[in-house]
Amino acid sequence: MRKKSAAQKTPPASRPSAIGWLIASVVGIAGALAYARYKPSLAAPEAARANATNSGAASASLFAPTLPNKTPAPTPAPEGMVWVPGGEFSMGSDAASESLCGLPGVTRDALPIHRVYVDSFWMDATEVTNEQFEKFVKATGYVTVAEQKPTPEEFPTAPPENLVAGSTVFTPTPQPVKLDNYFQWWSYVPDADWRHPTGPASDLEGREKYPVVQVAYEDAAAYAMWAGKRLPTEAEWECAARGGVAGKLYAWGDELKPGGRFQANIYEGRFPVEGGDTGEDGFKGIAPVAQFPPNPYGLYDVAGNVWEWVSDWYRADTYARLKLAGGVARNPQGPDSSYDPAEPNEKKRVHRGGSFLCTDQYCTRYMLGTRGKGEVRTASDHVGFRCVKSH
Ligand SMILES: [Ca+2]
Repeated sequence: MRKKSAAQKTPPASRPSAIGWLIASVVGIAGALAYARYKPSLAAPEAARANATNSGAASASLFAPTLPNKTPAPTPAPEGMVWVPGGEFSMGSDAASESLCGLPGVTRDALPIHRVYVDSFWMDATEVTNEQFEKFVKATGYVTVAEQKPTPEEFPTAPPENLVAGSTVFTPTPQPVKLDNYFQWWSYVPDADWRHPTGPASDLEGREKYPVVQVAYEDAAAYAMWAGKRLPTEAEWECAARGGVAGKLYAWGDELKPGGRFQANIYEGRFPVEGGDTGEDGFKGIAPVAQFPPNPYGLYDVAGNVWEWVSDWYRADTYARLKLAGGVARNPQGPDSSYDPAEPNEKKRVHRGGSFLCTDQYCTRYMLGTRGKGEVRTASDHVGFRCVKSH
């Protein structure tokens, strides 16, 4: 069973507000989803990158070649894991212009491009699946955050009737809406949890190979520890996702649809309207793992499907600090604490990879090098994780 620490019961500074438990929870999602204001001028990612380049903000030349470590993989590989040689690479995204995902300043968190070195490691080829997570729960009796009834200690201003276990679920809107308020398409759903990803009427029947979702950061970390693994650092995650190739826009190259074929499960169609997801990439909503070709290291779904928790605290200025420090950042572990200017009182860890809800209309953070973030106790139906292992 998970041991609740005193710290976990201490409410974040922003939570004992008059808006109550439900709203407080959803506010936490703001960061979890890394979404913000919509700008009508939002362009396709290629155009965004061109704009960033034209404005002098960045250029592809800032990416120096990747220098993978030469050490061969020890054998045999742990089951389900692939070798990531690590090495030195350029980290960040020059596509993170102001036109992506809104808030001025905040979306430049993937700049500047800076040089990083990471040791080699093993990484799960896919996101952790429901059947894998079930083994962990059966073996340990672990109870996830979403399954726990919120306590008055954690949410002292919430009406008692609102203190019900549950989690946040993407809820398409009946009609098209302005993309300026995510409250319109995210709901707190009682009894939504990893076994019931979109609420009590949903289950995992036939979804054994889907990535587990509705897991908060501590749930992911607990699984990793049980499995004898750990969550990747943000630098390890990006090194792995880039697959040894420098400065590409996507995990598969610079073209969104090479040969007219989608390479990841994202969202096509009118967002976030009921029935708006056309599933042109083959999937409406979440998909089983490994439905698209892997990257050069053999990693599946490093773009799209579900966001992935990594171990670093989120700060918008992490990269600026590393760049200022100069040289090559060696095995960076992230900052000592969290700070998101958009929600300064929320404690957030980094999310990577984007999800099945990423769309060119709104948020294109399935692109390599871009960053997401999530309040650590907030789960949702488009955030999961994968693990790594040192050797
Ligand atoms: Ca899709």
